[in-house]
Amino acid sequence: MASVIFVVLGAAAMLQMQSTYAETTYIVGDSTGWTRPTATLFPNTNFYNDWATNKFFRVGDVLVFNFATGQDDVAQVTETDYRSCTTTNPIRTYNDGPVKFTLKDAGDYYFISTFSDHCSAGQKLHTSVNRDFNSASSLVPTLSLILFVSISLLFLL
Ligand SMILES: [Cu+2]
Repeated sequence: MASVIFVVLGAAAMLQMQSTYAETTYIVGDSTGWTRPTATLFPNTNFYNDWATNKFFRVGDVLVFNFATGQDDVAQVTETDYRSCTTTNPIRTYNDGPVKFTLKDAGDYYFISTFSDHCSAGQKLHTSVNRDFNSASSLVPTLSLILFVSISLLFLL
């Protein structure tokens, strides 16, 4: 009987482990922060997407947009508005820097600055939050759970 309780408690503990993982906080643009790419003639319009390259964003991760309130802003927009730098129809605009934005769901996120020419100069970011990557990261605890239950059952029989 004691071992049955042990199995149940162990399984519960591992299910708990499976649902929690370390969230990562990303500083968008690192030390550059969230700002209009500076070169006037040939700004790097891919600066923020270059920054995002090879980063694997997961549900629960946090993006930090570093800017001074009143000097800039960050708007979450649709893909269409992201591509055209349309600032008039944001999903939501954040005016007070720094902004901490939690990636709550899998899918695509599009951010732009609504300040004058900032977006067209490259102050825009597209991030993909991958559901598959998230489930892959819980594969190890899941396998551990199966192993644990199997071994426990061996002792019960
Ligand atoms: Cu800006």
